[in-house]
Amino acid sequence: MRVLLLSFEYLPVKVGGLAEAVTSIAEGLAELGHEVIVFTPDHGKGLGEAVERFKVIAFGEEVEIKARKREENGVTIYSLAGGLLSESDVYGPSWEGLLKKAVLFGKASAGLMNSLIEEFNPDVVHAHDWHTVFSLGLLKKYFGVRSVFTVHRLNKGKIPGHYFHEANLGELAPYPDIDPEHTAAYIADMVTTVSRSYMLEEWSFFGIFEGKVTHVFNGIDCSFWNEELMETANLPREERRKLILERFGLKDGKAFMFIGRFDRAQKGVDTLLRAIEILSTDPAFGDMRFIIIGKGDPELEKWAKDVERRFPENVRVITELLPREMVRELYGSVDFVVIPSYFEPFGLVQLEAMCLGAIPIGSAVGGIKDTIIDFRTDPERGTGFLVPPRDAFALANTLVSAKNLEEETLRRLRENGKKRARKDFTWESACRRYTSVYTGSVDRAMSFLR
Ligand code: NHF
Repeated sequence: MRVLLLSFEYLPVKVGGLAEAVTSIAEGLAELGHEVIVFTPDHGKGLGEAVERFKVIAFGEEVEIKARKREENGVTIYSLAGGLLSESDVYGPSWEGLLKKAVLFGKASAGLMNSLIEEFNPDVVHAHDWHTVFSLGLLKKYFGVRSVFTVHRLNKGKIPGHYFHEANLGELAPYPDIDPEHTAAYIADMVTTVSRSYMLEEWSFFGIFEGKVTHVFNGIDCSFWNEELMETANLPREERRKLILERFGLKDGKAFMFIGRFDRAQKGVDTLLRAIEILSTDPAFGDMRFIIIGKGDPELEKWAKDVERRFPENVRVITELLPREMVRELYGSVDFVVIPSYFEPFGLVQLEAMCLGAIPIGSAVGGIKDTIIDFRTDPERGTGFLVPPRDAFALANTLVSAKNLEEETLRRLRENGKKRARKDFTWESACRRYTSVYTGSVDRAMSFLR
């Protein structure tokens, strides 16, 4: 099939998990033999060779659009430059700037398709997240292509309807304020999201589109997240742990790690800090070590640093971005990785950890719930632990139970996790399922089916 992907992020442009996901989908589809083209804003990167130039009228001005083309791993990427599309802040500048950028991306996508249509007439347009709504709308309006809209994370925002009028899509904006995710899902032939549990948790949104909704799990590429590539690959795991803890000035003990944004809305570092405070009076705390990596909300950084100051023998907080190779050393050396998110459409950390034999302890939400098999409910197949979100006491209890597991059980959990990450969550199976979504031969979510 000929597939056109639309996305605001495509590697090397990366803000969050979207870039990895869309790039892996594009390359995976190409590997299955599909012809894959990507349209993405240039974001000031200037990647590839300028192949097309044309002008569009947007917000009362003529903007000169330059389309740059490059080939990477079997995928053809067109990055669209000019006006706000060359702005380096991917989701900016400012909210209004982002909306204007999204409209300009829509018009530029339609203009580019107009030049390419004779040589590349897509069978399907696959749009990712709401920023591509104008692009999806215009491609559908002018070229009538079958379309798929994938939600990587709901934003639940509203935008003034006049942006749709400015995009020449006034017919999609009968109200003053429009939810662009709703509009994209409404016009698409199929709507997908990245895990089954996230779809069910957000059924108040996805249920509106029942009949054309399904999930496609993301994958994980364990080729980088691989123990054999570690500096300490030849050492037994306990030795690696000793070394890594020493590097952070800690004595040996059971090692737990958190990595992620410090925010109050999603990643749950506040619940972990609270759980550590609860644990600090428990005798088990003596041989527990916590490595907490991330940055963001200054108040949470302050709280984390305060916890480190109060428990210097147990806690280290790193508020700088670590190189991926260093993160790999950590995953391959610690015993457990804690993912206390409040929601997670799919989530990568638990699977990166599993690739490297760190046992995940995660909230029972979204993709975390779908990827971790709880040891307490399935001791044979278990890969980690699931805990209710926002419950610091439950988390503290689980951290202690995990710490007390016998070596033999830990070994089985690690092996199960490695197998599950490598076999059950490959990008190849994700791309096979997307192919079925494109042709319509895929199971749908049905609210009456149990
Ligand atoms: O993994 C890619 C990513 C997800 O859970 C993640 C998220 C954004 O929040 O699909 O998108």
